[in-house]
Parts: sequence; structure tokens; C-alpha cells
Amino acid sequence: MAAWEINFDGLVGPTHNYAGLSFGNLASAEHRNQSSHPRQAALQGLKKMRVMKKLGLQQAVLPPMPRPGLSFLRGMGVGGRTAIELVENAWKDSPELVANAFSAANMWTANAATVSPSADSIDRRTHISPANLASTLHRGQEAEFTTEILRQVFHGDRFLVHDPLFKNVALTDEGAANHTRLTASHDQAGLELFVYGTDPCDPQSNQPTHFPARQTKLASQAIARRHRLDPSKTFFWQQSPQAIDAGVFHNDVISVGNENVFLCHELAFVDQPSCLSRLKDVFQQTFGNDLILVELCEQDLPLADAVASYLFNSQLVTRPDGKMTLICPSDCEKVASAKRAIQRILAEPNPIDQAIFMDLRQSMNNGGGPACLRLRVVVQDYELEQIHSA
Ligand code: SUG
Repeated sequence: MAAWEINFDGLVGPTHNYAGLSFGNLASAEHRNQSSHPRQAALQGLKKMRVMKKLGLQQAVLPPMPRPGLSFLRGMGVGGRTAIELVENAWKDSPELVANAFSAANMWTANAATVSPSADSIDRRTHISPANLASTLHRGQEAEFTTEILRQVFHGDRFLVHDPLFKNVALTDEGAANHTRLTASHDQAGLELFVYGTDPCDPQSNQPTHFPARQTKLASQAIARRHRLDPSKTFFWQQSPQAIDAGVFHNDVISVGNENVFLCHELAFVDQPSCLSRLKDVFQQTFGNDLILVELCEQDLPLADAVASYLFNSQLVTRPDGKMTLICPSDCEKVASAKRAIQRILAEPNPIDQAIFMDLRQSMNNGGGPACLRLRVVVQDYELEQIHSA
């Protein structure tokens, strides 16, 4: 039995722009109202996909969504018979609505859905939960179309594409950006780690004070339940409020995992030492091998540098020769501490022996690095025929 990880990247659409819509995402705020270059953005994304193919990996692409979001504008009460009328009327009344309707944020497919491969679920189906993205106005309009696309791509009965969780402040869900799967190898059942920013059932708990937490514990738990995961192999960790306040709006800005390697910052999670120690124990008991943990400390890579370089938003992938490559944003070469950290990771005894730096400036300006641009789906060879061939 063979299994592959397929990366489904988003393709940047022609309305790619910098409207500063994501409070708590430092890059989005910093580049607000600057000029964007959609063609360059698309070419940068395609180049990354080509690099992945060259490494011998499985690469797929999801289409951009129809934009501007006319049904969004109509839903906001804007009148007009044609697209142009709708946009003109919205612009006169509330330019913010136009910014939201033009958002091309669906390029970040790490937020499209959470995926649990069939090996992990009790009913042996691949479960896919499209994210409701209800924490931001511009992204909330993605869920419906994402669900439609995913149902067309994963059309067979071996896949179950759920409805998004209903949109409610207690159930905000941002998809795979807050989910990591660890396993001895892709074809085996994995441990699934869900990371949430806030727990609506415990409003007194430690919360960020500057920026919003986007993922709730209730949402993560509901997804794990729907995906029929084994509770003894499922973890729910709270993201550290300090990290969120430093600009870590999604967990994939502060940690990344692939097979038996987990790379994270020491200030990523609440109660981190005990969380990691339990994870290591369960990994060892499940697979009979050690989890390789690469934990970078504040002294070596300050949180601010982690956010500026997006080191943890690198893609960590297993090549056909069994070794691993980090696909890093080229910003990592410019931030000295991040560059040193990567050199150290490459020199240490772990499977990561290659780093490739990619210029993704157009996406990075909105807070989207290499890992944001892809949705990982692990499929067994016999499941491939149920994925849309185009
Ligand atoms: O949701 N930026 C996206 C970036 C998503 C990054 N994805 C992951 N970390 N997986 C967001 O904040 C900016 C849009 C604007 O400002 O115009 C934006 O939506």
C-alpha cells in the first residue's frame, strides 16, 4: 500500500490586492493600500508549484474563485443589475464592501479546509471539513464556493466533504492552518494536532490582548468528532496568547510538522513543555520510534523575527528519497536569526537536509507564505481514482 501527500495550491486571481483587511496579520496591515501585482503573484505561486514537481512531489492546483463576490454585495443589500452597477453602487455607499468583495484571499488554501486522511478515521474515509472562515468578513465569503470545489475534486465515496461548521463566534474555523498531522510515514495512521486560540466555554482563560484569536476550541473539537478520529491520538492545544499578540494569527506561522518531524518555536503553545512531552510519549508508543522535535528558542529566533521571516510557514516535505526539504520564503535569507536557525536545522541530525528559498513577495505582503498557499491531502494509491483528474 502506497500513500502520497498531494499539495493543492491556490492560484492567485486577478483581483489580488492589499486592502489591510486582516486585523492581527501584521503584513496585511503594513502593506495596506500599496499597489499589488496579480500577474506576478500568480507567477510566483506557479514557480513554487514547479519546484515541488521537480522535487518529485505530487502537486495539484485549485482554481481561483469568481471575484468580485457579487452575491456577497447583494447579500449586503447593494442594488444593481450588472456587475458594474453593483460595484459602483457599493463604492458610493461603502468602499469597504468593495475591498471585501474583491478579496483574492482564497489563494491561501491552507485555510480552505481541514483534512483527515482515511488512515486516521474510524470509518476509513478521508474527511474534509471546509473552513467557515467566519472571523473575517472578506474570508467568510469563501466557504460556500470552497465546499463546491472540494466536492467536485474529491467526488468519490471514499471522500466525505462535510458542510462548513455553521457561522457563529463560538465556532470560527480557519482550516488546516491550525492543524498538523504527525506519523511515522504518510501511509500509516497519524496523530492529529488541533491548535485553537480561544475556548468559548472558558472565557476567563488566558486570552490575547491586542489581536483576535481566530480558531475556537469548540470548532476544532467538532471537526475531530466529525472526522471520526481516535481520541487517544487527537490533541487540542491552545496557541500562546503572547504569540497571537506578536502577529501569529494562525498556528502555521509558528510551527510546522511533516511525518515524524515537528518544528516549532518555544513560545507557540500554552503549557508547551507538558504538551510536547505527551506528544512525544504517544508518538513513541504508537510508532515505536521517536518524534524528531526541533524547538527553536526565543534567544535564537525572537518571536518578532519568526513572524518577519515566516520561517515556520515553510513547507516541510518528504522527497522520494525519504529525506526532507524546507521550502522557505526568501525573507528567511534576509532575517539573520532565521538564516542562522535554518543553517542549524540543516546541520543537526534530523531528516531535513535541504532548504529552498522562494520569492513569494506578492503573497507574503498579505501574510501568506509557502505553507499558506497549499492544502495537504494524504491519499492512498487506491483513492486517487476518486480525485478529479483535471
Ligand atoms: O487570512 N491575509 C490572509 C493570510 C492567510 C495566511 N494563511 C495561513 N497562515 N495559513 C489572512 O489573514 C489579507 C487580505 C488583505 O489585507 O487584503 C489576508 O486575508
